[in-house]
Amino acid sequence: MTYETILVNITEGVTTITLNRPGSLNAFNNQMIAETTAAFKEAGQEKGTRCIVITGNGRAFSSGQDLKDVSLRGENFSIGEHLRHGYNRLITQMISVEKPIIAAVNGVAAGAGFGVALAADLRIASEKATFIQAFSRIGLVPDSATTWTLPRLIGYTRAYEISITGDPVTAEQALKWGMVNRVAPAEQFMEIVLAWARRLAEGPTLAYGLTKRAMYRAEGMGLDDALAYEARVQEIAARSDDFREGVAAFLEKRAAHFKGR
Ligand code: LHQ
Repeated sequence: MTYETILVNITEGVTTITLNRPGSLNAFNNQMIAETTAAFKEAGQEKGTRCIVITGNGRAFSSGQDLKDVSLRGENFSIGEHLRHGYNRLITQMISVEKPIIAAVNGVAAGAGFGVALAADLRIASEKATFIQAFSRIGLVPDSATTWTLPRLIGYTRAYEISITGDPVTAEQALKWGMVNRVAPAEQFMEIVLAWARRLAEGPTLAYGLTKRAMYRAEGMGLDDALAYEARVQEIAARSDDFREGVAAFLEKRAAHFKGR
């Protein structure tokens, strides 16, 4: 599929989706929401893709909803419908892709842009990145799943404070709070991101996908159900070529060559 608001690159098992509206700091208009959702779906189905990176072109990751676009919609514009048909689909698409998604947060991530970063499985921030729950700055409540993702990651107290103040969180603070996995220097940022993504893409990615599924499911389960679900997904992983290869490599004292199946 060809896209106009995003760039998609597939190399060495890694699909990189780059939000590409740098003039507005990669603000999401309807087209970019739809195209990003479609690109995640495609990357999920693409057999050669074993890890997905999402990043932004220029100095920002994403400034969230395109506010110029919203201001042109007039009084009858339903934000609820906009969320249901737009961001909610994008976020659920990201969570249902059974492959690791890395958000490479190259600069500011605000509002729905912050939400997209939080819906990824792993986050690496440039030392120049900031995270802003910008919703309250314009009189809105958090959306794009940030009422769900943010408290899970950093706890309610911090999540609520940054959501009502709209104060920016630096990359350093985000690392201390466990909101990002890593912080990297701006100069070598994409190099470091892609080295990490390639390492993941060479791993037992079927198991990585099942791990994602099981951990999200376990959120809504008690211990007994989580144990039962682990047994189900482990059955699937244990029937894979990767499991056979992993055990053989261990016994033969060599590096494993995983294929993600
Ligand atoms: C923008 C934007 C932007 C358009 C920068 N839109 N042009 C869901 C449902 C429906 C409605 C509402 O929202 C939502 C979810 C949400 O995402 S709500 C949150 C929406 N986002 C924001 O409120 C953030 C707005 N942007 C900012 O506060 C600042 O731009 C940040 C802090 C991100 C960056 O500040 P600076 O580095 O100082 O850059 P800047 O403000 O000078 O922006 C550069 C350009 O980008 C500028 O255009 P211009 O033509 O003057 O150079 C901005 O107008 C444009 N831009 N964000 N969201």
